[in-house]
Amino acid sequence: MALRETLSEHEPEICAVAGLLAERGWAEANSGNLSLRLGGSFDPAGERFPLSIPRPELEGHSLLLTTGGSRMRDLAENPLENLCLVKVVDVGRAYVSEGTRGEVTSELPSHLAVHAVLVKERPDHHALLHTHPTFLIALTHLVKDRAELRDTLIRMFPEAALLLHENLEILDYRTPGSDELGVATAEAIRRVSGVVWRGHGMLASGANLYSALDLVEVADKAARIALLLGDRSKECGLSDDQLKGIYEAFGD
Ligand code: 2HA
Ligand code: ZN
Repeated sequence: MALRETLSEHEPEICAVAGLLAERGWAEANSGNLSLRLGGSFDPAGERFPLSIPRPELEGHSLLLTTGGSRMRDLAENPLENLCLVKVVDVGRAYVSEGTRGEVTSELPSHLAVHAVLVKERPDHHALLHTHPTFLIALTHLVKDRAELRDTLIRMFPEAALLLHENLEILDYRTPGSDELGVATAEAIRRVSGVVWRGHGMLASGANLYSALDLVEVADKAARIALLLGDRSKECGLSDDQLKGIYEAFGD
Protein backbone atom coordinates (compact mmCIF):
# COMPACT_ATOMS: atom_id res chain seq x y z
CA MET A 1 0.00 0.00 0.00
CA ALA A 2 1.63 3.22 -1.23
CA LEU A 3 0.31 5.40 1.61
CA ARG A 4 1.85 3.18 4.28
CA GLU A 5 5.14 3.13 2.35
CA THR A 6 5.40 6.96 2.25
CA LEU A 7 4.48 7.27 5.92
CA SER A 8 7.50 5.47 7.32
CA GLU A 9 9.78 8.40 6.45
CA HIS A 10 7.44 11.27 7.33
CA GLU A 11 5.42 9.95 10.26
CA PRO A 12 7.55 11.39 13.11
CA GLU A 13 7.47 14.94 11.69
CA ILE A 14 3.76 14.86 10.84
CA CYS A 15 2.74 13.42 14.22
CA ALA A 16 4.92 15.84 16.19
CA VAL A 17 3.63 18.93 14.39
CA ALA A 18 -0.01 17.79 14.44
CA GLY A 19 0.30 17.23 18.19
CA LEU A 20 1.77 20.70 18.73
CA LEU A 21 -1.01 22.35 16.71
CA ALA A 22 -3.63 20.56 18.79
CA GLU A 23 -1.88 21.38 22.08
CA ARG A 24 -1.66 25.08 21.27
CA GLY A 25 -5.41 25.26 20.59
CA TRP A 26 -4.85 26.23 16.95
CA ALA A 27 -6.63 23.16 15.59
CA GLU A 28 -9.99 23.15 17.35
CA ALA A 29 -12.35 20.34 16.31
CA ASN A 30 -11.44 19.31 12.76
CA SER A 31 -9.72 22.52 11.73
CA GLY A 32 -6.36 22.95 10.08
CA ASN A 33 -4.65 20.84 7.45
CA LEU A 34 -1.17 20.07 6.21
CA SER A 35 0.65 18.64 3.21
CA LEU A 36 4.07 17.37 2.18
CA ARG A 37 5.20 17.20 -1.45
CA LEU A 38 7.11 13.93 -1.74
CA GLY A 39 10.36 13.35 -3.53
CA GLY A 40 9.75 9.95 -5.07
CA SER A 41 7.22 8.55 -7.49
CA PHE A 42 4.33 6.66 -5.93
CA ASP A 43 1.22 4.97 -7.23
CA PRO A 44 -1.72 5.51 -4.92
CA ALA A 45 -4.42 2.89 -5.31
CA GLY A 46 -7.64 4.87 -5.17
CA GLU A 47 -10.32 6.91 -6.85
CA ARG A 48 -9.65 9.54 -9.53
CA PHE A 49 -11.12 13.06 -9.16
CA PRO A 50 -11.15 15.98 -11.63
CA LEU A 51 -9.51 19.30 -10.71
CA SER A 52 -11.47 22.51 -11.34
CA ILE A 53 -8.20 24.36 -11.99
CA PRO A 54 -5.62 22.18 -13.82
CA ARG A 55 -2.19 21.99 -12.19
CA PRO A 56 0.16 20.81 -14.97
CA GLU A 57 3.18 21.96 -12.90
CA LEU A 58 2.38 19.14 -10.47
CA GLU A 59 1.95 16.37 -13.06
CA GLY A 60 3.33 13.12 -11.62
CA HIS A 61 4.00 14.64 -8.18
CA SER A 62 2.72 12.93 -5.05
CA LEU A 63 1.59 14.64 -1.86
CA LEU A 64 0.66 13.52 1.61
CA LEU A 65 -2.39 15.52 2.75
CA THR A 66 -4.72 15.46 5.73
CA THR A 67 -8.16 14.02 5.09
CA GLY A 68 -11.23 16.27 5.21
CA GLY A 69 -12.72 16.38 8.70
CA SER A 70 -9.64 14.85 10.35
CA ARG A 71 -8.59 16.17 13.74
CA MET A 72 -4.98 17.15 14.44
CA ARG A 73 -5.17 15.39 17.81
CA ASP A 74 -6.17 12.17 16.00
CA LEU A 75 -3.54 12.66 13.29
CA ALA A 76 -0.87 12.85 15.98
CA GLU A 77 -1.92 9.41 17.24
CA ASN A 78 -2.93 7.69 14.03
CA PRO A 79 -1.45 9.13 10.82
CA LEU A 80 -2.52 6.23 8.58
CA GLU A 81 -6.22 6.91 9.15
CA ASN A 82 -6.01 10.69 8.86
CA LEU A 83 -3.87 11.17 5.76
CA CYS A 84 -4.33 10.65 2.02
CA LEU A 85 -1.69 10.03 -0.60
CA VAL A 86 -2.55 12.12 -3.65
CA LYS A 87 -0.92 11.92 -7.07
CA VAL A 88 -1.59 14.54 -9.77
CA VAL A 89 -2.28 12.88 -13.16
CA ASP A 90 -3.70 13.59 -16.64
CA VAL A 91 -1.37 16.57 -17.23
CA GLY A 92 -2.64 18.17 -14.03
CA ARG A 93 -6.34 17.78 -14.80
CA ALA A 94 -7.06 15.16 -12.13
CA TYR A 95 -5.72 13.46 -9.04
CA VAL A 96 -5.79 9.95 -7.63
CA SER A 97 -6.26 9.68 -3.88
CA GLU A 98 -5.54 6.77 -1.56
CA GLY A 99 -6.69 6.90 2.05
CA THR A 100 -7.96 4.39 4.53
CA ARG A 101 -10.68 6.77 5.75
CA GLY A 102 -12.33 9.70 3.99
CA GLU A 103 -11.50 12.13 1.23
CA VAL A 104 -8.83 14.79 1.08
CA THR A 105 -8.85 18.14 3.02
CA SER A 106 -11.35 20.88 2.10
CA GLU A 107 -8.39 23.23 1.55
CA LEU A 108 -7.07 21.10 -1.33
CA PRO A 109 -7.41 24.08 -3.76
CA SER A 110 -4.95 26.14 -1.66
CA HIS A 111 -2.52 23.26 -1.11
CA LEU A 112 -2.38 22.42 -4.83
CA ALA A 113 -2.19 26.05 -5.97
CA VAL A 114 0.67 26.75 -3.57
CA HIS A 115 2.61 23.55 -4.33
CA ALA A 116 2.29 24.36 -8.05
CA VAL A 117 4.19 27.60 -7.40
CA LEU A 118 6.69 26.07 -4.97
CA VAL A 119 7.67 23.19 -7.24
CA LYS A 120 8.82 25.69 -9.87
CA GLU A 121 9.97 28.69 -7.88
CA ARG A 122 10.99 27.44 -4.42
CA PRO A 123 11.57 23.71 -4.85
CA ASP A 124 13.24 23.34 -1.43
CA HIS A 125 9.88 24.15 0.22
CA HIS A 126 8.06 20.81 0.49
CA ALA A 127 5.78 21.44 3.47
CA LEU A 128 2.60 23.45 3.99
CA LEU A 129 0.50 23.86 7.03
CA HIS A 130 -2.73 25.74 7.64
CA THR A 131 -3.97 26.44 11.14
CA HIS A 132 -6.11 28.84 13.23
CA PRO A 133 -3.82 30.80 15.62
CA THR A 134 -6.08 32.49 18.15
CA PHE A 135 -4.36 35.82 18.79
CA LEU A 136 -3.43 36.33 15.16
CA ILE A 137 -7.04 35.87 14.06
CA ALA A 138 -8.21 38.32 16.74
CA LEU A 139 -5.74 40.97 15.58
CA THR A 140 -6.81 40.60 11.92
CA HIS A 141 -10.35 41.53 12.97
CA LEU A 142 -9.13 44.66 14.76
CA VAL A 143 -6.51 46.07 12.36
CA LYS A 144 -8.05 46.47 8.93
CA ASP A 145 -5.10 48.07 7.17
CA ARG A 146 -2.85 45.27 5.86
CA ALA A 147 0.39 47.31 5.90
CA GLU A 148 -0.32 48.50 9.44
CA LEU A 149 -1.04 44.96 10.63
CA ARG A 150 2.21 43.62 9.17
CA ASP A 151 4.19 46.52 10.58
CA THR A 152 2.67 46.07 14.03
CA LEU A 153 3.59 42.38 14.06
CA ILE A 154 7.23 42.80 13.04
CA ARG A 155 7.80 45.51 15.68
CA MET A 156 6.69 43.39 18.65
CA PHE A 157 10.00 41.58 19.32
CA PRO A 158 13.27 40.79 17.49
CA GLU A 159 12.35 37.26 16.34
CA ALA A 160 9.24 38.66 14.67
CA ALA A 161 11.32 41.31 12.94
CA LEU A 162 13.68 38.63 11.64
CA LEU A 163 11.28 35.88 10.61
CA LEU A 164 8.33 37.93 9.36
CA HIS A 165 9.98 40.95 7.71
CA GLU A 166 9.45 40.64 3.94
CA ASN A 167 8.19 37.12 4.64
CA LEU A 168 4.55 37.68 5.59
CA GLU A 169 1.55 38.84 3.57
CA ILE A 170 -2.00 39.41 4.72
CA LEU A 171 -4.96 38.51 2.51
CA ASP A 172 -8.45 39.84 2.95
CA TYR A 173 -11.13 37.34 3.86
CA ARG A 174 -12.15 34.75 1.26
CA THR A 175 -14.37 31.69 1.60
CA PRO A 176 -12.50 28.74 3.16
CA GLY A 177 -11.73 25.96 0.68
CA SER A 178 -12.39 28.17 -2.37
CA ASP A 179 -10.34 28.29 -5.57
CA GLU A 180 -10.24 32.07 -5.06
CA LEU A 181 -8.45 31.66 -1.71
CA GLY A 182 -6.04 29.19 -3.31
CA VAL A 183 -5.18 31.50 -6.22
CA ALA A 184 -4.56 34.51 -3.93
CA THR A 185 -2.45 32.44 -1.53
CA ALA A 186 -0.34 30.99 -4.34
CA GLU A 187 0.33 34.47 -5.69
CA ALA A 188 1.53 35.60 -2.26
CA ILE A 189 3.71 32.52 -1.74
CA ARG A 190 5.90 33.62 -4.69
CA ARG A 191 7.25 36.32 -2.35
CA VAL A 192 6.76 35.11 1.21
CA SER A 193 6.51 31.94 3.30
CA GLY A 194 3.74 33.09 5.64
CA VAL A 195 0.26 34.08 4.45
CA VAL A 196 -2.34 35.36 6.90
CA TRP A 197 -5.97 34.71 5.98
CA ARG A 198 -7.87 37.58 7.64
CA GLY A 199 -10.62 36.37 9.97
CA HIS A 200 -9.61 32.73 9.45
CA GLY A 201 -5.98 31.73 10.12
CA MET A 202 -2.59 31.32 8.50
CA LEU A 203 -0.86 29.17 5.90
CA ALA A 204 2.91 28.72 6.03
CA SER A 205 5.41 26.94 3.82
CA GLY A 206 8.83 25.57 4.69
CA ALA A 207 11.51 23.03 3.88
CA ASN A 208 9.68 20.91 6.46
CA LEU A 209 6.68 21.22 8.77
CA TYR A 210 8.83 22.39 11.69
CA SER A 211 10.03 25.50 9.87
CA ALA A 212 6.49 26.25 8.65
CA LEU A 213 5.36 25.99 12.28
CA ASP A 214 8.12 28.44 13.35
CA LEU A 215 6.45 31.19 11.32
CA VAL A 216 3.03 30.56 12.82
CA GLU A 217 4.44 30.54 16.35
CA VAL A 218 6.23 33.83 15.85
CA ALA A 219 3.25 35.51 14.15
CA ASP A 220 0.83 34.41 16.88
CA LYS A 221 3.16 35.52 19.67
CA ALA A 222 3.59 38.92 18.00
CA ALA A 223 -0.20 39.22 17.72
CA ARG A 224 -0.59 38.29 21.38
CA ILE A 225 1.85 41.00 22.48
CA ALA A 226 0.09 43.55 20.24
CA LEU A 227 -3.26 42.65 21.81
CA LEU A 228 -1.79 42.96 25.32
CA LEU A 229 -0.55 46.44 24.42
CA GLY A 230 -3.92 47.36 22.90
CA ASP A 231 -4.17 50.94 21.67
CA ARG A 232 -0.55 51.51 22.73
CA SER A 233 0.94 48.83 20.44
CA LYS A 234 1.94 51.44 17.84
CA GLU A 235 3.87 53.73 20.18
CA CYS A 236 5.43 50.79 22.09
CA GLY A 237 6.75 48.73 19.16
CA LEU A 238 10.44 48.52 18.19
CA SER A 239 11.67 51.73 16.56
CA ASP A 240 13.17 52.01 13.04
CA ASP A 241 16.63 52.25 14.62
CA GLN A 242 16.06 49.14 16.70
CA LEU A 243 14.86 47.22 13.62
CA LYS A 244 17.90 48.39 11.69
CA GLY A 245 20.18 47.15 14.48
CA ILE A 246 18.48 43.71 14.39
CA TYR A 247 18.81 43.40 10.60
CA GLU A 248 22.45 44.51 10.72
CA ALA A 249 23.31 42.03 13.45
CA PHE A 250 21.29 39.00 12.30
CA GLY A 251 19.93 39.62 8.77
CA ASP A 252 21.18 37.85 5.66
O1 2HA B 1 -9.47 21.95 7.67
O2 2HA B 1 -9.32 24.74 8.53
O3 2HA B 1 -9.99 26.12 6.43
C1 2HA B 1 -10.53 22.82 7.92
C2 2HA B 1 -10.10 24.23 7.76
C3 2HA B 1 -10.66 24.95 6.65
ZN1 ZN C 1 -9.05 26.89 8.21
